[in-house]
Amino acid sequence: YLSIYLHNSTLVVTHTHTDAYTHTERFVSINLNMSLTSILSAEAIENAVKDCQAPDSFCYKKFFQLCGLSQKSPQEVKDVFRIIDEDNSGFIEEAELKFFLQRFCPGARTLTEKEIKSLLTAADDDSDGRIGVDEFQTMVLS
Ligand SMILES: [Ca+2]
Ligand SMILES: [Ca+2]
Repeated sequence: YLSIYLHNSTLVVTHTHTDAYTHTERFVSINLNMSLTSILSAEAIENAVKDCQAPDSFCYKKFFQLCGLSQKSPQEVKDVFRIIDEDNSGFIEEAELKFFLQRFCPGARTLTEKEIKSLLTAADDDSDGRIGVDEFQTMVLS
């Protein structure tokens, strides 16, 4: 049989098959709450993006403060990380950093090479050239 239910904002689909010999269970969960505006206010995001409209004016500390992310819980920061990690690799890579602002606001500009490098350097504690979820939380919440 199939059971589908909503748990918090996660849609859980479980398929269970049972006969005399086998019992199999397939399980899929989809997080429906994957929009930044469900975590941050659209107005705060707009403000933060506007503030760094000029190329090379992006400052991550100011940005996270203006958009309200630095006041959020570690779990919410993690949810934001998962939105920025578009290919679900578990890391934010340089290619994803380029479109960092656009994840917050589709009309925003791309980050410059200089901004990408300085953002990466600020977050990348283990120097593997990408930002893990722990590194992201530390950067946002410190
Ligand atoms: Ca990624
Ligand atoms: Ca890293």
